[in-house]
Amino acid sequence: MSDQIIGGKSFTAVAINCAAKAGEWIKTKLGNHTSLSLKYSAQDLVTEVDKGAEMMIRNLVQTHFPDHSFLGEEGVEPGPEASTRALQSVRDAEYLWVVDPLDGTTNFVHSFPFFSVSIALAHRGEVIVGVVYDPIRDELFVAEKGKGAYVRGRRMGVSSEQNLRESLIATGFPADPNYALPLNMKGLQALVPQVRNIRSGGSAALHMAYVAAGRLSGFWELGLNAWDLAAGSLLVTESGGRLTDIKGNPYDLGVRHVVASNAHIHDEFLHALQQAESGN
Ligand code: 2AM
Ligand code: CA
Repeated sequence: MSDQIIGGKSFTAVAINCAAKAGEWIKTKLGNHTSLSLKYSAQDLVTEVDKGAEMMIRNLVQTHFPDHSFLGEEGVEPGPEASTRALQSVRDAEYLWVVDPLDGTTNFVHSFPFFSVSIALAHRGEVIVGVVYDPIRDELFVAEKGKGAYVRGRRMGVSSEQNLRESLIATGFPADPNYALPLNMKGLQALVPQVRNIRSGGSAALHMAYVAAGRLSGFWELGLNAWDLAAGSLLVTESGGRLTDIKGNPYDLGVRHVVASNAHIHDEFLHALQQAESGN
């Protein structure tokens, strides 16, 4: 928070600085990354740019806050069990930075201009700062616990749709073909006829930012990790939205099956997904 200043730099200022620096660098690498490898599955990609951006952010955070803990996607073994273990080992840290250096790697690899840097700071498991940066549009989404959320310096608010029928909803297609993907497909099948339309942009963090900014009425996706969601979670709640897991439990860093909305449609949204047995 901006009044919590250690060593001359506020937490939020450091988060913004990291996101801006990493994002600008990622943009220079668009269309000319040199190494592409698969992680957990053929859909789970990583490049030297993901790793370089994470290193850049980790170094900057450590310079300012050497005692803080750090959880970054590229510092964790691939696969759902490994990410759960990694989170368990740090989730109660006093201060924990939760970082996805490049959310939307598949888009980055294909030069599809929809990806982001996602940086959150949690205090004893509660997110207190969330920053999502879209370097292509130069849009910086920033939230501080209890102080609202802003894009390009303007206060954000969620959209006003009151029901699914008039809602624009986003989702993502999980990389896990055996468990999460079939469940998500059930939800998709059920929702398509009930909503105005569906989008799948390929960056969970940006989808959450768009819910916060009122550009999407809601977003759900299964099988995500803490780094995809932590920053966006605070953007949504500080913009007046609602955020739960797919069963309706409150968000915490361990949530993988997320439902975010403008709050008005949340119960109907959860009900539709539960009717479709999309969360079991
Ligand atoms: P990423 O680009 O950082 O990997 C798209 O549906 C969303 O799913 C993106 O936010 C993407 O993040 C995330 N994603 C991609 N592969 C994943 C995996 N194997 N496990 C969990 N999330 C993944
Ligand atoms: Ca990533």
